[in-house]
Amino acid sequence: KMNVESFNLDHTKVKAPYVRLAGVTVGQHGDEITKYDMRICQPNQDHMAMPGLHSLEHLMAEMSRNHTDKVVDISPMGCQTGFYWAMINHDDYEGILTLIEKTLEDVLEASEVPACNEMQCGWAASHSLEGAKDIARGFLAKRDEWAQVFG
Ligand code: HCS
Repeated sequence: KMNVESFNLDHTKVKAPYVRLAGVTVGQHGDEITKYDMRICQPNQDHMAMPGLHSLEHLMAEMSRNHTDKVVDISPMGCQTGFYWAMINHDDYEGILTLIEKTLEDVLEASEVPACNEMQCGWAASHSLEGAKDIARGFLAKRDEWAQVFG
């Protein structure tokens, strides 16, 4: 039995880029954590280079929270093909698409990567603002495909 949701996803059947609801966890008081799979690169065909991925993580971490207080965490997948967005009490698929769109538009306007220094980051040398913007630009260019998960 496979308890990890992603291990049950057939990665040969998905068609990046997309945004997918990957799970809902309900706490004992009824609060809900919704987890979204923001898939940027086609699995096993492409992946993000670490410096751009890392800077995009920092940029989205900060800029998404300027739009909402519902972000729990935005973290990269180890396969470097996308990010997970964990949200609290935000069961609104169209809303997450709009939030991602606004956040990435902010990324394109950024003049520096937040917190890329040795006090605030665990690998401060591994960053690329231009790499992050290239990823954001490419994902935004396919906005009309985000809601289609399978090919
Ligand atoms: N992924 C974290 C930021 C780590 S630098 C977050 O809070 O979204």
